[in-house]
Amino acid sequence: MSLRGSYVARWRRVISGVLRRHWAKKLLFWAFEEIMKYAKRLQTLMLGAGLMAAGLPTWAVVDSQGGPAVRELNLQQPVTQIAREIYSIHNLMLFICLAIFIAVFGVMFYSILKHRKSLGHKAATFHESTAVEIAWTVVPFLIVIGMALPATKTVVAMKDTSNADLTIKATGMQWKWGYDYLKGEGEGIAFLSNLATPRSQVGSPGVAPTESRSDNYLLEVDNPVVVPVNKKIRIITTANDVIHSWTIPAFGVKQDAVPGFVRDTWFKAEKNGTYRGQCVELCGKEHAFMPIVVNVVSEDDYKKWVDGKKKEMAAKADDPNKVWTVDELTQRGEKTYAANCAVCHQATGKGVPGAFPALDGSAVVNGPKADQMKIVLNGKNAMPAWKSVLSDTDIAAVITYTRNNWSNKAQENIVQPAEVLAARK
Ligand code: HEC
Ligand SMILES: [Cu+2]
Repeated sequence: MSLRGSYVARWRRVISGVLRRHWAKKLLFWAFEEIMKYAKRLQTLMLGAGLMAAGLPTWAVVDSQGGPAVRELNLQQPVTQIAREIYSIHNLMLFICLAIFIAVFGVMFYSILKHRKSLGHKAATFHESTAVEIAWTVVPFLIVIGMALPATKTVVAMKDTSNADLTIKATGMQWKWGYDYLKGEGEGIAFLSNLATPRSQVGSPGVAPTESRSDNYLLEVDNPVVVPVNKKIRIITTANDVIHSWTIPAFGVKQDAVPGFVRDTWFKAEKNGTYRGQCVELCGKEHAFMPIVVNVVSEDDYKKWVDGKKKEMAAKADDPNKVWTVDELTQRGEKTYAANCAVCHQATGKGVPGAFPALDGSAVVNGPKADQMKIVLNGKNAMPAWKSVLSDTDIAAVITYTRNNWSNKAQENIVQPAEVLAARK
């Protein structure tokens, strides 16, 4: 008797010992033999169920335009082709796993239950079965190939950043994002994108927030990225200090931003809206405080935004030779400090003992200005370099501010933008 034959016979005996009802017996025999004989057909069935599930439209998802929704159960609603493919592959894999789970556990529990010792079942004592070994090698191999094919197709498409309409560089910094529009309409636009959620909503360890939290708590920024709808946007990522990562789940985009390296990714959003993400590479104390917001707008609105932004930048571009007063610089420096320095050195200037030195009473801040310009421009250990992030005027302003604020009364109490420009060399 063939091996399979002997198995079928044994199962038959066990089952008939258990089942007394004729129709149930018949049904079970039929199902069991069908399964044994047509394992391959079952395989196809499982794949089919998975494919069907994968084809499930996204109607199953509550409209979550813009980011995570309250009580959302699934991935965010995709708004790009790639995100849709990721969504279907995710479903496909899940259903393949589910089918395997049900099949394996079904057989297992059935065997445990019906072959128990108390029913008088005797263990089989055979060794080595070529048929079984081939089956359990070939079947998983086919499953893996079946899963890898659609996944590879999508991964290859994700990596194809050619022929972009617009190229934007995203630079991760502790703890904000910098954006430079490198190529395409809007070329030359550059700005920093900071968390917009006020600290009073956040609180701190042991200190409760004094303001209730908004809907987009920790997912809102002062300057969002703006892009036109239905255009291929290439995002180049890099970082200034440590590894960060740029993601917008609704676009199916996630790319590490590595200092000293340039990586890229792309998306083509098909729907206007505001889409939100966060830095997704643990990058230090304020990792949770550097969100990413992308506004997808119509082409017309994008043109308007570019015009406005260019005017705004022209107005902001300062004459580096202008001579400022201490008050002017201090006023401007206060803002620069709050946006860029307070995360580490604190608004009080007291720093964080053991991590970030106090600027209030610091020998550097109260000493010769050349030393302070050097450290602010070029950085030192964990202190970031600001020369490529802030303008001469902003650096002059923030230095002047720290020299005249808190208990500081530096002898050299003012630094002009022209001096910063000279110190860059
Ligand atoms: C990521 C955290 C961080 C940020 C943001 C930051 N600093 Fe620092 N800063 C440091 C650290 C750490 C040091 C100590 C560096 C060392 O000596 O190793 C430091 C040192 C300094 C010093 C020297 C102080 C002394 O007494 O040695 C000055 C001045 C200073 N920072 C100014 C600034 C200014 C101005 C800004 C904003 C434009 C700023 N820092 C932003 C972390 C930061
Ligand atoms: Cu980060």
